[in-house]
Amino acid sequence: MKLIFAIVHDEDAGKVSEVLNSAEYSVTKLCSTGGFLRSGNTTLLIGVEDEQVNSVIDIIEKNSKKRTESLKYPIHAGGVYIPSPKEVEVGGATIFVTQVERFEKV
Ligand code: 2BA
Repeated sequence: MKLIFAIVHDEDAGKVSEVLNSAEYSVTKLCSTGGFLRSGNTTLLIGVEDEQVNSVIDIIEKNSKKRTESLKYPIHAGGVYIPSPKEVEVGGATIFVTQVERFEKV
């Protein structure tokens, strides 16, 4: 069994989890924050059998978009913070697949 962690944009999270649910995959949604942009994203936890991993990744990929987001780096100058915009590409999704040692529902 595998546990998939998928970090997706907040705007994609609803659609991704809806499509996964309709394909009968169970999903847990966690609110998370990107360390670089310091803005909210969503981490999905999906526990599946090994042979289902590719199908889950396929659904996530098809329902996650790439976006350009703007980061405001605060620059400290003479006691005043001056924002300096910087653009970064975010997503589609960042996915980790890990081995599950034991899975119980008690
Ligand atoms: P953030 O950390 O807010 O990063 C947002 C986007 O900023 C990243 O998009 C990337 O394009 C850029 N970025 C991140 N760190 C950077 C850095 N040190 N220098 C320059 N640009 C940087 P994505 O790569 O698509 O990542 C989207 C979100 O997925 C990340 O949000 C983070 O929450 C998560 N993530 C990505 N890679 C990860 C990793 N290796 N481990 C844990 N979380 C990761």
